[in-house]
Amino acid sequence: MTRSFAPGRINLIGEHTDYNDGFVLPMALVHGCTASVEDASSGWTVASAQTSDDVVVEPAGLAGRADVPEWATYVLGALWLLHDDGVDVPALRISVDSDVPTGAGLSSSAALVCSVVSALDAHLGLGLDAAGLLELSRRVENDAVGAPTGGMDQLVSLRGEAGHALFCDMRDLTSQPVPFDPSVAGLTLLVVDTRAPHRLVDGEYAARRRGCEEAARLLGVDALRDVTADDLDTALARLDDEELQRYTRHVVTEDARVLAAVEVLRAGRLAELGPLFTASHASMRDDFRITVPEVDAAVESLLAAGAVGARMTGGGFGGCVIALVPADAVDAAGEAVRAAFADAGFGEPAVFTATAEAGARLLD
Ligand code: GAF
Repeated sequence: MTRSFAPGRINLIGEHTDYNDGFVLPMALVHGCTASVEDASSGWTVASAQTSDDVVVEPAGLAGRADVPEWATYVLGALWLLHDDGVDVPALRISVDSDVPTGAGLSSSAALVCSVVSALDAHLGLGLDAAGLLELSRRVENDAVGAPTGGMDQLVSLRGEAGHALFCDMRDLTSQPVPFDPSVAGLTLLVVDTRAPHRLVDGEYAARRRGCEEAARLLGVDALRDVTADDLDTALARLDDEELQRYTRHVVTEDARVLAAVEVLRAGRLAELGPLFTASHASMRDDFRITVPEVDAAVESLLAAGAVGARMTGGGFGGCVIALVPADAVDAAGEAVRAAFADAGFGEPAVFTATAEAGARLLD
């Protein structure tokens, strides 16, 4: 049996920039998924500790894939694609067990896919290098599951480093660890899972992506990454559509905020990350329009309780808010959010702290 663990992630800053060939700064979480792969006598079986029914299919490629529950496509997707790539995949049983909260914007799906892909790579002796592991993991999500996501989540799940955020250039898919330990500045990274029901996530995500690609096309660039902050006003003047102007402003200013965040972290000026978080949130709320009342309320109450910065993390329309909070104000900040949610009639949020952890690894 071969076992591999891959983590979920928090994105510190750089939202919806990945599919614009831009910059992101995520970190891996302690929460993750363990995938165990073992030889079997026939077929491909997948089992999840989070559901009771095993899924059993006959070996096939994408075109001949069986109709299975969505969670199982994140596991079987790798097998379907390997089959199409000409790999002679034997009969296997794959078991997965995850503690990443689902629907919270913490990339439970990347943890699942990357744990399976790394375990398969080792079990089948595929010999994939870092680029190959990332490519197969992304294809599972984009081609097998059909989610038009941008690759950040798989990249950090595979390559995260303990005590570091990962500065990623999503054009050439290079990544550099950047020290991230808020405790040295007397700060704590607080996470509020708003548990807001995700609304319209898939359609709205795809619409944002299409809008960004259309703006890039109209501006005559390969991707919005190619519009610099200095060019922004000129670019906006060339777009007639107000929605495309807002999307462009978000992506261009967000890329600039990622670069600024990397600079302050490298200089050890951690508290200066706070205003960048808060500006990123305002851009997601006002320009990209991917926040919901629960996440805006969480950000506001965390800031009022003394956070040096707060923002939604992940794809949007619900999920988690992160904040940098002075260590001695963590309990009060959590209480402030709970009280604000109770006053607003929202469900109770889950509040926890997070540290930057290592990416995917083989176990035993
Ligand atoms: C989701 C996607 F999967 C990522 O690729 C990224 O676009 C993110 O939303 C937004 O930054 O997590």
